[in-house]
Amino acid sequence: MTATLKYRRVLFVYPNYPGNHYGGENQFPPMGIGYLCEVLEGIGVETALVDMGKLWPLEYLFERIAEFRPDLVAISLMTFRYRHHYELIEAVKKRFPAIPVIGGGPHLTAWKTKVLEQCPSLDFGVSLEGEYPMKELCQGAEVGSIKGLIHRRGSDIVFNGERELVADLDQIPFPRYRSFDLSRYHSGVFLCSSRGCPYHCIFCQSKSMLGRKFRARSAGNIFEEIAYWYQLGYRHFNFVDDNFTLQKGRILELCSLLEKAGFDDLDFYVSGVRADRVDHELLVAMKRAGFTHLSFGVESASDEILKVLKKHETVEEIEAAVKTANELGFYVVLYFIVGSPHETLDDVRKSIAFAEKYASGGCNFGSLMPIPDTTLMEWVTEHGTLLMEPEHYLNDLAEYERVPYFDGPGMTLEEKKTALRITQETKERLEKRYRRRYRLDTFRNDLRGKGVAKAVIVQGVIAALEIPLVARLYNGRVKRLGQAVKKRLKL
Ligand code: B12
Ligand code: SF4
Repeated sequence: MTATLKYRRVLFVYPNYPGNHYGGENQFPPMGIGYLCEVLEGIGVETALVDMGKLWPLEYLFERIAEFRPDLVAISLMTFRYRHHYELIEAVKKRFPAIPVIGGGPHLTAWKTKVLEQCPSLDFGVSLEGEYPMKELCQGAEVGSIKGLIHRRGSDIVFNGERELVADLDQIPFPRYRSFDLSRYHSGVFLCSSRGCPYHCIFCQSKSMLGRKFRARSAGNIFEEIAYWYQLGYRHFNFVDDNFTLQKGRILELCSLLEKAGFDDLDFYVSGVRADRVDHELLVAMKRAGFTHLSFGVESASDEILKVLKKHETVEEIEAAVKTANELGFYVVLYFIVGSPHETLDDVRKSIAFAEKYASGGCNFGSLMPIPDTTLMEWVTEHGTLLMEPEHYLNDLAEYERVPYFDGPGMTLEEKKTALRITQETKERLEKRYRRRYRLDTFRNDLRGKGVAKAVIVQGVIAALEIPLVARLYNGRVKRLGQAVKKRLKL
């Protein structure tokens, strides 16, 4: 099988995103690359990863390339910091001119041929899902025939057209990260149980992620992935879907499979829940199955602003869902946006009051940033209200930088700054409240399940990690040791 391959050794690169909301260093392995490796390994391709989010110097990447001798370098790109990614690609090409470089991920999906125009060292690009284009490329298919692929023909840049989205996600193997050094990451697992989002919120680049069409894995298929990690000792899982509960029946079935399996100590976080897609029955089932943290995108506690954002939800619906989730004992994490068109300081105060009442798991207030290919970007461009060039904030600021990106209508600039300040204070206050409760709950549970000694050790470790100096060390070298100890003691 390997003999027929055009590319036998692929080295993946994941860029660094300093200033990201995870404190600068990547805590979880890049899942998109995990999916690609799984498919490629299935046809006999050898894979390797250099995650620059582990703060490796460029020299380390060069050493790994020289050592692994890939015949294709593949890099995953978000639009954030794209100029820095291009510099990285140029540097690789300069050092290893004979190795072709392919890019994929949200940035290629959003800008397609423009990326190859802006970055002459990129030989290929892939729009949308990468599994099948990568597989066909490595198998030596004629480049003009691979749907989803962008390539160079002489001085032209050719896009072969969008490939149909994978309809049956159960056909794609889940990532096992066999060529990754998992000991360098958090001891939890990211899971993606569905792809795509059918909504049209004006600020969101959903069409430039994995498509508008919602496609879901079956409950049995997700369960298999959880069971695989469970038998390896993993207990903490985080679903990163945009719309985890869009199909209620699927999640009820998953909860029932989990309950039947009788797994101990499971702890599930869900990053993307729409309040109008959960009800009491579903939340009860999720609680019993081991879900503990639910994140809701509230955006605003004002109906007028939700309409502006085209969120297609009402404050009443959102409140009903987060109230029930709190009553059932979930840690409820709420995400808000500050600075929407027409938002006033009073609207912001309503969002703060809402957070105070329901954000038992903490909250975040992001300054609304117009990103390319969104209705919001068209709107600010049309109205000429941008306060700085997108080029600047997309490359040199983090997504959660606390500055206004465009002017009015709604608040004056001064009011926007006040809004950003008071929401940040709220976030910090509620984060502390959450930590206190979390620590107490963990202590109580550990006392019940693991006994006094383990409960005290866990609390000692958590408390120590919150001392700033220790936290810094923990983020680096000491972290792996800590995780090994935790695994060994089954803490
Ligand atoms: C999970 C997630 C994270 C996780 C990363 C987890 C991980 N380690 O994998 C965390 C929370 C750390 C994160 C952080 C950030 N994220 Co994020 N994240 C997501 C989320 C919700 C899901 C991504 C995912 O795993 N999808 C499932 C996999 C299967 O899809 P995928 O990664 O897109 O990969 C597929 C294709 O894109 C393609 N592909 C990907 N890479 C490559 C490479 C090659 C060579 C090829 C051929 C194909 C290819 O093939 C893959 C398989 O089909 C998306 C939203 C979304 N729905 O996509 C946002 C999203 C990707 N994040 C985004 C952003 C902006 C960030 C941050 C920069 C925010 C910040 N300022 O802090 C940081 C970056 C920090 C970092 N270290 O990565 C944006 C990117 C927008 C853009 N156009 O650039 C998105 C789209 C959210 C949004 N709507 O704004 N994120
Ligand atoms: S914000 Fe959420 S619901 Fe709205 S389009 Fe984006 S992913 Fe979909």
